[in-house]
Amino acid sequence: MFNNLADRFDSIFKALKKTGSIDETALDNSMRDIRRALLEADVSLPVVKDFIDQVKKEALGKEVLNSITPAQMIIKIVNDELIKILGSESSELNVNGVSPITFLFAGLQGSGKTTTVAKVASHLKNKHNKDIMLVSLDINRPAAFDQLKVLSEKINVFILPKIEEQLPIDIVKRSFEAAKLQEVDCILYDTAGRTNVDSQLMNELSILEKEINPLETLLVLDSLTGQEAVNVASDFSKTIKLTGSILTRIDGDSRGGAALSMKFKTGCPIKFMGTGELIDDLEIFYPERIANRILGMGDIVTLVEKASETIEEENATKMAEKLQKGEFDLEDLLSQIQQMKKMGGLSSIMKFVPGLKNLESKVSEGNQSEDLIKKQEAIIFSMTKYERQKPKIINGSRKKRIAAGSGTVVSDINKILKQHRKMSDMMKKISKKGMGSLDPNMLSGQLGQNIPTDLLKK
Ligand SMILES: Nc1nc2c(ncn2[C@@H]2O[C@H](COP(=O)(O)OP(=O)(O)OP(=O)(O)O)[C@@H](O)[C@H]2O)c(=O)[nH]1
Ligand SMILES: [Mg+2]
Repeated sequence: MFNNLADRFDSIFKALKKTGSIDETALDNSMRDIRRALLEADVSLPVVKDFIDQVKKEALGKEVLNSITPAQMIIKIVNDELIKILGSESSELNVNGVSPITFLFAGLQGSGKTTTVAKVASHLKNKHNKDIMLVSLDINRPAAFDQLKVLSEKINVFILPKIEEQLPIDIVKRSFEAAKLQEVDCILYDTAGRTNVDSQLMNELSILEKEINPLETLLVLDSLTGQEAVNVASDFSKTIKLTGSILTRIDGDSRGGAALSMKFKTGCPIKFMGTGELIDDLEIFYPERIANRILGMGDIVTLVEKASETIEEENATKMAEKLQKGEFDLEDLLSQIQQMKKMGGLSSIMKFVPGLKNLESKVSEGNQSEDLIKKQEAIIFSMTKYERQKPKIINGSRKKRIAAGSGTVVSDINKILKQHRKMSDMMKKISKKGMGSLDPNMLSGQLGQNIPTDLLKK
């Protein structure tokens, strides 16, 4: 899969590694080659443009780490951006709902719907231990039911029997009754395909969607059709609420254009990919693994990640020193907020403050919500450098300006100023008198975390 693209990246990176130092010309050359490779892989133009812009921006703004060559750094950046356009995190199938949970499969004719229904059924049965019922809503093609029946026997799951001449909407109603009797956990609905997206197909699907109210509506797309698959996804999403797509025939797709453009262009995550005709030829779509398959640079990526961790440690140590000296301004607070976002919590910095070291493992994480962090960042970004260094000068009119600039209200500004004040007081106290001087309630309230009081009394 994606062999052409993988080969292209391989030669681009080989050339890059040969260039001793990477100046702007070398970077531009590689970017030009990457751009061409992506376009040849049938990746959509806006996606390519965004990708190149992001890589360039990252590459120019990046401090070069000790022990890492510029080429390795760029490979890591390309890797990270590739993961981003593939969808960042894997979006696994939602299986949490009141039984029976329902999955509707839609797609064009021959895209692989029926095969995929059986593959997903087998996945749910074996990996999630679910009792399954398959339902064929394809009454256009006489053999459609039989095809699904043969598959159901192969994987040993129940299929709703056929009643001649029954319309799809009535089949759905019957399926609900049957699901109750059979006590199944999941119902998977296979639908009829059309040669192209027409209004009749869309109407039919939209009616079925209302009747079924599916937990997931999955669009099955043939990855070999490249950008056409992406267009089909956009068209479908105008009428029905898609929760994800499944790309079939990845085994034959040497280019990868559909996989690389889907999330960016449609916002619809890829949940699975079909990698062959057999039932087990289904893989969960993990963006990180796909990027690794395309770039084949797993070792370098790990190397750069390790080096970045060291830099983060150095930064954290510097910060800890500042804290202890009682020099702690809003810029430090900002970088601390960012650090927490990156490293996943306050404990990451606490381990570098000698007095707080043993608290680290006792602190429960996760209280700093993503939204709050974004808000705090926006507020500090709206301050001038001088205000960040001398928070005391922030008076009423400055607060109003900062609130307007960050889309918040003055009380939010007050909150963050108070947080900063308390934090720097606390740090001063620790460095002068040690841990015993702290009021446990204040500390845990301040950190927004639960710290056992007995630890502080020592
Ligand atoms: N190589 C490969 N073949 C696949 C994959 N998924 C499906 N196929 C094949 O594609 C052909 C069509 O698959 P179906 O599942 O019948 O497609 P469909 O969308 O249900 O077709 P209609 O019901 O006619 O619209 C079959 O021969 C499958 O074996 C895949 O991931 N890889
Ligand atoms: Mg079918």
